Amino acid sequence: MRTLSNSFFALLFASLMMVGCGGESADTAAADDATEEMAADAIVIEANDMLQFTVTEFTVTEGEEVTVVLKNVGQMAKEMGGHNIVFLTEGADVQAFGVAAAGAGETAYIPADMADWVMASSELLGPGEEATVTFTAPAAGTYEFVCSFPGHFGTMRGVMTVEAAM
Ligand SMILES: [Cu+2]
Repeated sequence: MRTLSNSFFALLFASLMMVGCGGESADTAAADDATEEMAADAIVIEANDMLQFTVTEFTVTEGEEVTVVLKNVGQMAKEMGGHNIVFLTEGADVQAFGVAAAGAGETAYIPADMADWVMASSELLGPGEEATVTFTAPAAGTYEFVCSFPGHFGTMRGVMTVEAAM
């Protein structure tokens, strides 16, 4: 029975894919493969030695696939001043998160007991490194993002606005 239903879903999926190729969902399928296409739509944010994000606000639409590319353009060694980007949930206490993060070196400066507040995050980047973060834009609202390296969240923070889908 289980095998039967598995093949049923495999067939269903295959036919959906074929339908998709002729229609609008072809974009989604192509985007998964084509890195270039994704990069074109990505929000590129640089993190620098001045403890700044070059983009501190951007707007997306509810349900949209969001791709953020974080580039560390600084020179500071990762251990001394690496950068990451952490997108927090709407109710998150940014101040409390930032303070706790400073003591969470063992978990890449993301406090394990505050994981519920983390919607998406990148790894910690050293000089010249970059990371891509992808997630689905949540319900309409405003969401803060920070670099959680110790001492950085005071200046390295921004707001993502999510607009309701039409
Ligand atoms: Cu930083």
